[in-house]
Amino acid sequence: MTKRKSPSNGVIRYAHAAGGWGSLQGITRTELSQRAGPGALDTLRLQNKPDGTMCTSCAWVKPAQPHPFEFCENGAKATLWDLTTARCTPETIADRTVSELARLDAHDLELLGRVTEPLRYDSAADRYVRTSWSEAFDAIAAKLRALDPKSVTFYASGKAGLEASYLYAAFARMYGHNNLPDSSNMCHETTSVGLKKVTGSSVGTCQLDDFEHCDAIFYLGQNPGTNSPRILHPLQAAVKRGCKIVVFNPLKEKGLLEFVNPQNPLQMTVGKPTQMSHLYLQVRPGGDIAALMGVCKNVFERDAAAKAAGRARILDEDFIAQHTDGFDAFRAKLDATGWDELETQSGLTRAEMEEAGKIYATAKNVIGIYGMGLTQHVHGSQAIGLLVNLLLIGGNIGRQGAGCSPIRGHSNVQGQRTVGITEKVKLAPVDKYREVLGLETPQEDGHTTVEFLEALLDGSNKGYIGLGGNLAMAVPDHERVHKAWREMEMTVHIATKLNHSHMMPGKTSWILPCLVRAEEDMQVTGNQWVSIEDSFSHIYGSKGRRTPASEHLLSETAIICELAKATLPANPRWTWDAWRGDYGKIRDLIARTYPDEFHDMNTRMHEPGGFYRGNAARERIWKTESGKAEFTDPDVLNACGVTDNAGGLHLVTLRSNDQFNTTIYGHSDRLRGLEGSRMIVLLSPGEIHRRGLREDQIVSLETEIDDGIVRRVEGLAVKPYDLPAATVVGYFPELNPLVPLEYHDKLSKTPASKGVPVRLIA
Ligand SMILES: Nc1nc2c(c(=O)[nH]1)N[C@H]1C(S)=C(S)[C@@H](COP(=O)(O)OP(=O)(O)OC[C@H]3O[C@@H](n4cnc5c(=O)[nH]c(N)nc54)[C@H](O)[C@@H]3O)O[C@H]1N2
Ligand SMILES: Nc1nc2c(c(=O)[nH]1)N[C@H]1C(S)=C(S)[C@@H](COP(=O)(O)OP(=O)(O)OC[C@H]3O[C@@H](n4cnc5c(=O)[nH]c(N)nc54)[C@H](O)[C@@H]3O)O[C@H]1N2
Ligand SMILES: [Mo]
Repeated sequence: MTKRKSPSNGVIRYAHAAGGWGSLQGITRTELSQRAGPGALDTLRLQNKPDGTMCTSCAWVKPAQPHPFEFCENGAKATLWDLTTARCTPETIADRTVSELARLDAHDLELLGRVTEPLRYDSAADRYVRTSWSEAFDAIAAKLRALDPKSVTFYASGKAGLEASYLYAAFARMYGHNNLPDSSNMCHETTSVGLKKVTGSSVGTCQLDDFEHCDAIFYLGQNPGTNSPRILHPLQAAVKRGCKIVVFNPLKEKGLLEFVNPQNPLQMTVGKPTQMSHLYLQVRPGGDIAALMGVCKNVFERDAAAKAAGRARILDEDFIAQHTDGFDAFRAKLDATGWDELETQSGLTRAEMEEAGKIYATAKNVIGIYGMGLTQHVHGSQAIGLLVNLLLIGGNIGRQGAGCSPIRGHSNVQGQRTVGITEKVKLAPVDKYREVLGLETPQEDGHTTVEFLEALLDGSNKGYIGLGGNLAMAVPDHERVHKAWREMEMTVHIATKLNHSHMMPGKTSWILPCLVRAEEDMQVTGNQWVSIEDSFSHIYGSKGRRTPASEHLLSETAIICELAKATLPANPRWTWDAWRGDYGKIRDLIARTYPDEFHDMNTRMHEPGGFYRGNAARERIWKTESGKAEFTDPDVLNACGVTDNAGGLHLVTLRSNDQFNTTIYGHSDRLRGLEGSRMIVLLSPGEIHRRGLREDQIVSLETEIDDGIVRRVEGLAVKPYDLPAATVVGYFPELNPLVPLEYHDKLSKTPASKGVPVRLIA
């Protein structure tokens, strides 16, 4: 891998574009290290295509007309990682205690391979030992019946398909709780609540063809080169048409700088990379609220000048009058806020914000895109609100080539919410449950992730079932949480490989190994389809064809059916065996529960490009409190919860190019030119100099929240990186111990994994 030192500032950089040959090398390395089984390449050939398996990595669209290979480097890694030939049998871990396994790092733990049989925790021996499915189901069911349902939490990490997810949510309510946090509660819950508040829609309003008609894209806080690489194709096509991309991000992310299309043989051999962004604005952490206000302020100034000169207006006054609420308050706030304040709070210069304003003003159609850089902040909801403000002033929601497009994380995380995995009673299909299943939904709202952790800490949460995921590692405040985690009466994990959450067993604990999406899911009526929903609200069928990693594995759907059957009283309408035998019957339930969106699901999910379940805001129907799209009048100018800490630094935790959340494929953050270690902290050369530090010096970070709790991570090597002042960057989940549980988005309780106030100790 080529790294070079840029002579100007000593910052290590990756000399190549995103995509290109580097991405293919990345794929081969994983394949070799994981020894993927026979047929893995066949799965890749059909990946994300009609009749194939839908990728388990990100939630980007599966186009109706796919490329010859419709997968990216990281999608291929995810598939090959799932289809490894390594096996973690009961014998593999027979002579290792859980305490010993817990000392392996995340990478080595998963390298043990696919779990092949159900495992029971033997607390006397501190080991996981072989068990049978019937013993596991009976014992878990007995424990669930003994516990108060309100003291049990059912978590879901966004991979399981719509069928398993629908039944999981229904099972929770039949059993007696709404404690259904999802990985979304650490991710895009800010969108589910914040975007819904202002547009009435909890999901994005764009469709793929909008990218063929937009003139500008405002791209905030999302790293496409690593986390959703296939989006680079429509972005590249848009840029080649003349569309201008304006990026707001503290880091210069490679995928937003330049891109070589690995699908294009000419560009791969002789072509020049495409320059992706027209303007790259390195905001300070949380700086987006002020930055977007600055852009709006400039657009207003340009509009006033246009009006005075009798030229075409920039503001869409008709749209504002007809479709929005709160414009005057926002305008008054802008008038009352000076450029000095906006510069300080955004970390940008007035000239930079004005340049972005010019691009907005000259574009007919504008799309806003965002990711975790907006959602994972204490005032993340307001940052989303400001992006929507910018779109609204030009009427840029609800017409072709325009809209708001959050980029979702897990491949089916949006879908899990759609089919009932939600802790909020008002979002559950209460009447339809009664009609279709004869089910009375419990009245009390359940736990978000943060509320689950609070209940753990106060001892009131006693049971946990995880449908995938690695929750104990994905959450904030590791030290406090991990102590409490082991006090639970029962922990159950439906999982594919071992992870550190499994190494924190409760008093009784079980690991229930399941199929991955690429594997054949054989039930009495044959190999089953599952379905998923992407970031654009399209629903697709997905079929696995690989031989399962072990003959003992069950599908997620089968595990849920068996657990529910063992736990709940018999009910003639709860036909677990029939549902398990034919997932088409579960889809019929989904269609009856959500008839407007999911009618004829069994046939429509096979349409190329999936079926679209629609979006009211896209039609300019605003399901908000006021019945209109709502302008946000921000009460802060920076999205960080604390801005004036003495240590003066704000920490951003993020993903490398060699991980999927807590699954660590390797130690190469290729696109950032960082290799070999994850225990690093990035600082600007100026900041390193100011603090008298040197490259590779080992330092600690300590959180600066005044709550009497010491949160510290030691052993971090300093690396120079092109960053705004006062910004430190490191990896998730290694730095999660620094994020306080109480530091979360005000509206949605999404943990604020970005913008944590810290001090650096040399
Ligand atoms: N290969 C791979 N793909 C993935 C994942 C993975 O781990 N690996 N994870 C999946 C999941 S669950 C999710 S949610 C998505 C996550 O995808 P992203 O949303 O890209 O998440 P992060 O890696 O956290 O990167 C956040 C980006 O926001 C920037 N940022 C940080 N703070 C701020 C800020 O205050 N303002 C602005 N404007 N920018 C900021 C960071 O520099 C970074 O570029 O990816 C999904 N896809
Ligand atoms: N500091 C910090 N913390 C963060 C974030 C951040 O940016 N910074 N990001 C947050 C975000 S956006 C998210 S989404 C969460 C992610 O949190 P989670 O979704 O809980 O975590 P993952 O790492 O995706 O879960 C990986 C585990 O899932 C299991 N698994 C893998 N594939 C399958 C499958 O097909 N079926 C089943 N049943 N199990 C499977 C494996 O055992 C694997 O070890 O983390 C959050 N935490
Ligand atoms: Mo996520």
